[in-house]
Amino acid sequence: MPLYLGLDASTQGLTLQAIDVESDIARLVFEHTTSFDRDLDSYGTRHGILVSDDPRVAVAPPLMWADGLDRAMAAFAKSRFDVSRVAAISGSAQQHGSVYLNGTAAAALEALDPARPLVDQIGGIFARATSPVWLDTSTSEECREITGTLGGATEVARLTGSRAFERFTAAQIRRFFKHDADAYRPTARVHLVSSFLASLLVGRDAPLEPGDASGTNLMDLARGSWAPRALAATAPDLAAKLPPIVPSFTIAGALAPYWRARYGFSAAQVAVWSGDNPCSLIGTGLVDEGRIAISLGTSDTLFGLMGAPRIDMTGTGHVFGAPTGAFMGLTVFSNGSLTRERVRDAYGLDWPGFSAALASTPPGNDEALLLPWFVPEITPNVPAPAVRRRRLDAADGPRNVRAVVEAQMMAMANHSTWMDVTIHTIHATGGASANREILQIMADVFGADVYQFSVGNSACLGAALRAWHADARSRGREIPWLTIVRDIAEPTAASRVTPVPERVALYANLRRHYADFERDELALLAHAE
Ligand code: ADP
Ligand code: XUL
Repeated sequence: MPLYLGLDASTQGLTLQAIDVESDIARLVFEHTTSFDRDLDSYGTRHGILVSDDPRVAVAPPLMWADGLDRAMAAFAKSRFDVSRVAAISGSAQQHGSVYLNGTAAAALEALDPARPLVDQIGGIFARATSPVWLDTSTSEECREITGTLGGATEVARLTGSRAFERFTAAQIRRFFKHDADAYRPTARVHLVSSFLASLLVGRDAPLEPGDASGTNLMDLARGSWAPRALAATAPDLAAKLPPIVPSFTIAGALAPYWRARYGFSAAQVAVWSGDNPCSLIGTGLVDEGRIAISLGTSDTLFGLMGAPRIDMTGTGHVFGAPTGAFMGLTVFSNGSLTRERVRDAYGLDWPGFSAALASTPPGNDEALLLPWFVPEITPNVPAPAVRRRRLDAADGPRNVRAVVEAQMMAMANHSTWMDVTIHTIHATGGASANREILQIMADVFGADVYQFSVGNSACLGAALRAWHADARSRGREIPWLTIVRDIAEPTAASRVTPVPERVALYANLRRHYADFERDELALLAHAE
């Protein structure tokens, strides 16, 4: 039976998963993670990032990612598995980060010597020693410039799927060009993290696919190709420096001789890599419209598949390409778990106490409302903390607990209507998805079934499943995505939380009051600026 590998280069580490596929059922059989800080400490990162004097700057050494890749493959080769059974490999990478290669890269990748570690051979291929990553916020000026040239934020979003964001690659490339033109000019290739690592696997330049390319502000979202206007607004000669964009199921090539001779792999097919969010879409089983995932982690995020490239005109949501060839919407809320914790702690509660407070207060909270902006909020854009209460006594613990959770759920429901998807099922993930009282409010506010979905590393799993899909397709077999994700990326029926019809009606009404409250307060905040 064939094995498929998924690799995930996330911010803090590099994970490899292997799945075994028998009779079209995938099973996870191996997982290994290299932590950048702990296992590759010579690179000196903290949480995968190099410490910088300027808090807005976030960069990482691309050589460290390559090292992580080499170690992941070595670890798998040492496992009990026969590595020659690996039929195909794909990957997932943190989105937006960019890797700058010089003119010697192509020859160096082709001539990798299996007798020596990868990193000893590629130190000279970089036109820039460090790579800006998604945590970088140093490019506000470049965002303004690009937005101005392209005719406004709405136009940028209409063209590329997102308005200009600091972390997106266009602004980062522009900043590099402006501050170090002498290094930008001879740059032969600007890769994303995903296509850089795929290039190492195939031993030559690998292409990008629409999922990760839509995190650049440079791709024409509807067409799935580079947008000449956006390239021109960013930096000179950029078209020649970017890899081509190909469909997400494309085989970039066979595993290079380095990996075969060094670790015993066969000439496995390498499918193009994608970004972590598009890969997570597959790894959480969201392969048809109407099902979304809500991750209740440090921040709360909501994402799901969309059949058409609809845009969030308010400028907070993102649209990326989906590995299925459709699209995905993604909206991030910064007041997530830490805000729930803050309210919990303010009233001296633990999680059972927090749940008891939810159970002891009525759904709808007798129309008490809270705007939960304890830290600056991304959605909607609230630049400084601003907690507001209506018909709510700040001293009333249980009601404040209910108010914060209801506010978060109503905000998520209201700020996802732009996706124009009728949501019938929610896969709830992240730390707070353990809390069924929170999930009941989610079910009632969205009027949808909620399932607890425990994902290990959904991006990595999504990459492995994409490798299987691409491999089968290259052999003339188009396996439906619902078959690909069956069982392995499906929630268990027993975890279901169902909505209560009377409450769904109550929240439909309360959501309008919440939207009015939010709009009024945003207007006051804008006025006060
Ligand atoms: P990250 O985004 O860092 O991966 P996690 O998905 O691991 O975060 O979520 C961690 C958060 O889960 C913690 O900050 C905590 O607030 C929250 N959490 C854990 N258990 C519960 C619970 N029973 N109820 C609500 N929140 C919880
Ligand atoms: C998405 C984003 C992050 C990164 C790293 O826009 O910035 O999710 O992909 O995980």
